[in-house]
Amino acid sequence: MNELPPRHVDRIAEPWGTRTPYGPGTPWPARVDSYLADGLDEQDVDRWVQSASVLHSNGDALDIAVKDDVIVGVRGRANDRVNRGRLGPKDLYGWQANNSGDRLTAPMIRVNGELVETDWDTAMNRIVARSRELLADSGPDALGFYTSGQLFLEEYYTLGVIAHGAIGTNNVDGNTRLCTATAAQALKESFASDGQPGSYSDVDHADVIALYGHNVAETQTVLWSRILDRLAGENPPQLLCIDPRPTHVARQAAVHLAPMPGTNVALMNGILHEIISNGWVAQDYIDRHSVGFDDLVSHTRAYSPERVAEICGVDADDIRRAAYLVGTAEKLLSTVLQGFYQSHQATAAAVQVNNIHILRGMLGRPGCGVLQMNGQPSAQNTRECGADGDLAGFRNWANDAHIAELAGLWNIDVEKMPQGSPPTHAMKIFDSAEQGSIRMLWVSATNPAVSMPELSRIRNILAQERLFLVVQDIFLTETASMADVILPAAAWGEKTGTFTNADRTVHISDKAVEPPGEARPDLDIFLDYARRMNFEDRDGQALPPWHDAESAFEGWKRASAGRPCDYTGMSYDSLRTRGGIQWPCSTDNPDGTERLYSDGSFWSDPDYCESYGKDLVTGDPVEPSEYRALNPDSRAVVKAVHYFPPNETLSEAFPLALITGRTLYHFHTRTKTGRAPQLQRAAPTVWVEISEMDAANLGVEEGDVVEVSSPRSSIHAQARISGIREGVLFVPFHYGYWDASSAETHERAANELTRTEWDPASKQPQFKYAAAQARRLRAGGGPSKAPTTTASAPSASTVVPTVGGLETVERTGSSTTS
Ligand SMILES: Nc1nc2c(c(=O)[nH]1)N[C@H]1C(S)=C(S)[C@@H](COP(=O)(O)OP(=O)(O)OC[C@H]3O[C@@H](n4cnc5c(=O)[nH]c(N)nc54)[C@H](O)[C@@H]3O)O[C@H]1N2
Ligand SMILES: Nc1nc2c(c(=O)[nH]1)N[C@H]1C(S)=C(S)[C@@H](COP(=O)(O)OP(=O)(O)OC[C@H]3O[C@@H](n4cnc5c(=O)[nH]c(N)nc54)[C@H](O)[C@@H]3O)O[C@H]1N2
Ligand SMILES: [Mo]
Repeated sequence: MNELPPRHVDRIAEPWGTRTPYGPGTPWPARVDSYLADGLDEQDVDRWVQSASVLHSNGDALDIAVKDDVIVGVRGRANDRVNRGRLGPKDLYGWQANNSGDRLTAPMIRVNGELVETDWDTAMNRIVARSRELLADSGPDALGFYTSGQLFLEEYYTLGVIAHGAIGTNNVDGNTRLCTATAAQALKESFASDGQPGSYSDVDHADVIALYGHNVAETQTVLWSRILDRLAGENPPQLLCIDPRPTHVARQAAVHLAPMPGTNVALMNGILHEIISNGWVAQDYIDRHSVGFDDLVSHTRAYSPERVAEICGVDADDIRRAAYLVGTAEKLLSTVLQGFYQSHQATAAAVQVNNIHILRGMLGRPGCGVLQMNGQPSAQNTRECGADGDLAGFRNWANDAHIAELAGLWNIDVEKMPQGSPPTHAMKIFDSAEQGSIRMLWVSATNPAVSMPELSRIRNILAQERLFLVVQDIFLTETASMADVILPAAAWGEKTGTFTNADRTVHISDKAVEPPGEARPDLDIFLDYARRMNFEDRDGQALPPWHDAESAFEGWKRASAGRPCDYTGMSYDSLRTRGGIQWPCSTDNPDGTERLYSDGSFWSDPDYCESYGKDLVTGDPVEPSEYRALNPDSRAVVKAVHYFPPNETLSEAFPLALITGRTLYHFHTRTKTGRAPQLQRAAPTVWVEISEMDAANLGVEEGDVVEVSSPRSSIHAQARISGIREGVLFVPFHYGYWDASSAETHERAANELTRTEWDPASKQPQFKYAAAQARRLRAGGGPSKAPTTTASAPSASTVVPTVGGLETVERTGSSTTS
């Protein structure tokens, strides 16, 4: 790269860095971001090791800097299609958690109620003994596995083979249930298969970008930088934002709708009503490529802008403006995330976004795409590999031939596969543990004691004497502290594997340094369990047969062959030399596939498809024969649904709608970002966002300590008076109780307040709606410590801005090929 002089930038104060404007149809310029600890220079670095970021789903490619066998920093990869060198604040600073002095370094077991360190043999033999006992006494369904969206593909596929193939239990799911179950389900409903139709490069072409319940500015900062660079360039796109908070997306939007939480379906039906009645539809595309349109026409007829305005608490003319934007766009890109996915009609709402694209024929062309977003770095792989209960390779549980194919591939009798029942979703797994039918629960790379809804219930379930709890983590989390056995895992940077981002781009992440103490890669732990359990195939060969990451990847390639998520054209070598590659990628197209469905045909043939879909209201599966009759010719399916209100109604006692979510500087339960000083300082403790009007009514001032209550529990948080919609409270869910230095400890986790309720189709819990009340307790001794740089920006101008220091280096080229 022909470089301009490097700039030092405060990426806490300026999370998106410096603009590199560009116009439609031109390449996004490169900008290489780097941060090295302790004032080190690049020439001090011993080696750079290829990887990508793991603190969101964007898949930003980076190199890990190593000095004296310790990770000392990161630098973006200029030639990767995803980020062109850019990194976000969590990418830049989050790696420091790897070096934290409180990593788990030895297995632990519970002895007389206390956790004590032990060796691997003792810990694993306990797990094996309990597994054998339960299998003999109660059968496979006594075992449950609750995994993550943060491991590597190879690890999930191994776990999937163990659970589905070797043990034969259907009690396997990921925290992806809390996260992207609705993304997967919405794609299965509309296209009969998982797989993002669109691509990040659609940002380079779109004239309208619509974001539905997606705070991309904070949750995929590099993708937002790409959008900001388009906004700063020639012929910028117009944005539509649907979010009850004044996010940075909302502030840049041509149209911002701030609906009452829980009303997305009404709003979408209103927008579709306008699109249809104005004739902004591609009738020819609809006729040739879809089924179900007439049903949508009749369903949406009753949703006039006036009626919808009343339900959602927005302006009818704003609904018309929103519909005009997406209805007349020439190249429409839409993204959807948790503001839609974590609600009571989640799949129903997300499917309406797909419907807009089908109606307008906006699929498979540059600038025309849907991204039913993922959140976690490897959530896509949890789904592909079957570690969320799906059948590996997007095979169909309702299609016996697909199950038989997989049994053949694994060389096991088909009777060994779980029979007759749908996969047990995570909420049901916890339910079964509560009822006592699941007696061993193996939790890997997730922290349910903070991230699941209604925490008092979750704690009670995990603490049961009769439940044997195994926790595999890199830190002693809230969940780990309740375990019977703790297995110390190697973290990102300490193990090799691959993972796939939200636009189907696969990256390799190579091992840069050794894990601390006796910590071991998750893959090795799962394989060790399989060997100790003597899992075998029909010919007495070890199951799974592979022994390391690359051989697991090769095994996965065979399972993916001919399926939508085809990896057969990739290898560890090609991922190292080319950087990110998008699936499907077979030997015929080694460069991968930028957009799906460009020829207007879908993976929805009844014999090929992943799913026959569900009833969006009841969640009942569509019968195979019904599906065959509905969609015999590989078309897209337009699904219509009526709005109904959430079942926890606001009342005099609980008059406010509570929503929960994220801030830019933290990742989930903060096990990593809470240990990165720059990030922790930027958002040190919990707050509650409240509108000026509600604050005035409640006599609350900026920084006052407020008790936030729901019918389940209450927490304490400092008030941040912001531009949030009236009648709505927002609490970030990042703050558990592990850092004893905090005065608030047990009274600050948002999930103390949330509900044990889920979307009927995707089974994703409703983190974005609960009835709540707020009450002033006392003055807080100053403003809330919520960031000023994000959606939590204060209404008052007197709050000191959030800053970091000039630690990050940005290099922007005048010529940008690297
Ligand atoms: N900084 C940061 N980035 C992350 C993560 C993180 O923890 N921190 N986590 C990653 C993961 S796993 C995920 S899943 C993604 C999540 O990424 P996002 O979905 O973008 O993040 P959230 O904050 O959960 O929710 C997005 C928005 O939904 C809005 N919302 C709430 N209720 C409603 C509603 O009823 N209707 C509508 N239309 N909007 C509503 C909220 O105001 C919020 O701004 O982020 C990923 N990236
Ligand atoms: N109220 C509310 N609750 C929510 C949400 C919300 O918006 N609101 N969002 C939901 C969503 S979208 C998500 S994704 C979940 C996230 O919820 P969790 O998955 O519980 O959150 P994390 O803190 O990411 O937990 C990951 C764990 O894995 C560990 N870990 C990291 N790397 C490795 C590794 O390589 N190996 C192993 N074995 N362990 C590792 C970390 O230390 C950490 O303990 O939260 C959900 N909960
Ligand atoms: Mo997530």
